[in-house]
Amino acid sequence: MTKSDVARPQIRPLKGLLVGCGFFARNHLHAWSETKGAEIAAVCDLDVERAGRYAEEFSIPQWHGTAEVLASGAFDFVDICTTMETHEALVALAVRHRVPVIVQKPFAPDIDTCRRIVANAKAAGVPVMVHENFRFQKIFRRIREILDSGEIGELTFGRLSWRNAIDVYSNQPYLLKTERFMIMDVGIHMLDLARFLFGDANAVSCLRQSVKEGLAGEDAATILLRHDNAATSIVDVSYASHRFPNPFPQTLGEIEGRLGSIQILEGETLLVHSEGRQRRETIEADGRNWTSDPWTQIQDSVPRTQQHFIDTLLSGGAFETSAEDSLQTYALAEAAYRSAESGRLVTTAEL
Ligand code: NAD
Ligand code: 89V
Repeated sequence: MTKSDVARPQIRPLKGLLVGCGFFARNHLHAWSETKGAEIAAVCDLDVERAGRYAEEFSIPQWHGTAEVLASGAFDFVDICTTMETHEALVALAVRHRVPVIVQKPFAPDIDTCRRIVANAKAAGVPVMVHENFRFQKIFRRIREILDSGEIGELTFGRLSWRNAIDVYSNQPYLLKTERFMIMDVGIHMLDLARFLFGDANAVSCLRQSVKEGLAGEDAATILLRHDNAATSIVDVSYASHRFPNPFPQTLGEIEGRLGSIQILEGETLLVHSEGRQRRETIEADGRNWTSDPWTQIQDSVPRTQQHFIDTLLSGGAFETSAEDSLQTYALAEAAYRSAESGRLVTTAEL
C-alpha cells in the first residue's frame, strides 16, 4: 500500500475521532494530548453517556453514540479502541469514508478476517495501522539497537516470557468469555516482538492451557517458532503464574547470537554478554502525570505508538505495524491455535 499519495503538508493538527471509551481508552486520550500534530476532536461509544463523561474529563468538544459520524468528513483519522470482534465493521466504516485508521490489537479474531480487512482497505487505498505498542517500549527499542550494532553477532535463539497472575479480569471482564484468549491478548504482543527482534517466522508449534477455572479460553500458552533466518525462539505467556513480587507488566527473556547474548531481567534491566565480559543497562520507561505503576511501562509506549502513526501518516511512509505487515504476526497466532488443536507443527504457508 503506497502512502506517497496521502503525504500531506502540516497546516493544522490532524483531527481524530476516538471510538470506544472503555478501560484502555483513557491511556489513548492522555497520550493523544501529548502527540504532536494531532488532536482528538470527538469521542464515541455505544454507551453515549460514557462518551459524554470521557469528553468532559478530557475537554473534548464533541461526543457521539455511533461511529457513523465518520461520514461527516470532519476527521483526518480514527482511533479504534474497542474489542477485536468489532474491528472488521468499524475499519470498513472508516475505509468507506476514506478515513485513515489506527486500530487496537488484537487486529481481528482470525487470519481470514484480518485478510478481508487488509484487502478492503488496500482496494480503497486507505492507510491502516495496528496499535501494537509493546515493540515501542523503550527497552525493546534499545535491544533492537544492540542487535543492529552486531555486538552479539548473528542471532541463533530467543525467548520472550510474559508470566504473572494479575487480576486482568476486573478491568477486562470480556476476557473471561473469550475463546481465543491469552494468545490473542498477550501472545500477540510477544509474537510481534519476536518478529521485530528475531525476524519473520514460518512455522509454529504450540500448547495451550486453561489453568483458571471457568474460562472459555486459554490463560497460558507455550509457543515454539522457526524463523526464516534459521533462529529458534520460544514465546511463553501466562496469567496464572504466581510470583511475589508480581513482575507485571514486564517481558523477560534471553537472546543469543554467535558472539554473545542479552538477558532481559526484571527492573527493565539488560545484561549484555560479549567479548568475554558482561555489561548491565537499565532502561526505565518514562513516567508522566497520568501514568502509574505497575502500568507505566505499557502506558509509556502508547504516546510513542501514536506519534509513529501520525508522523508516518504525514510523511506518507510505511507504518512499522501496518495492517498488511501485521498479517504475518496474525498468521503466527493462527498457526499457534491450529498447532494446539492438531498437536503438530504448523507452517504459515499452509494457512
Ligand atoms: P472495553 O470493553 O473496556 O472498552 C471498549 C468500549 O468500546 C466499550 O465502552 C464499548 O461500549 C465500546 N464499543 C464497542 N463497540 C463499539 C462500537 N461499534 N462503536 C462505539 N463504541 C463501541 O475494552 P478495553 O479493555 O478498553 O480494550 C479495548 C481494546 O484495547 C481491546 O482490543 C484490548 O485487547 C486492547 N488493549 C490493549 C492494551 C495495550 O495496548 N497494551 C491494553 C489493554 C487493552
Ligand atoms: O496489553 C494488553 O493487551 C492487556 C494487558 C493487560 C497485557 O495490558 O491485555
